[in-house]
Amino acid sequence: MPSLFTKIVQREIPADIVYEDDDCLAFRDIAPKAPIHILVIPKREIVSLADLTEEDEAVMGRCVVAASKIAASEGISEGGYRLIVNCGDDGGQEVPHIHFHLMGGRKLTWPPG
Ligand code: DGP
Repeated sequence: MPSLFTKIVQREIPADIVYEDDDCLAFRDIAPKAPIHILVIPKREIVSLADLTEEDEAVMGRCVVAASKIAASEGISEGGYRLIVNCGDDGGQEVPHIHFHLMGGRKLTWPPG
């Protein structure tokens, strides 16, 4: 059964896509918690940080670099932003397809709840 985010990759579910390359996709979060709230995902289905192996190093690195480029194109590089990965129940992960939350456009508080 494909994950929700795989269905977005496959265009079975619509999303506001802001970036795509061979390995990564980025789209706006459906319930934004900041003026800019974009999810950056590997197209390949990896469940969570807890499932990463050495094979995933390249694609995860590409996603981070993509997030940096997207932040620049969204105009939040100068002001600053946050890149977050929730992992598992205690980490608040709801969608079992690893994703980076790119959040910015306002002063973010620390620590997260
Ligand atoms: P997390 O709790 O870390 O698993 O974050 C999942 C995020 O995914 C959450 O901020 C809301 C977002 N989300 C859930 N369903 C959809 C969807 O169908 N489309 C989009 N664009 N975002 C979604």
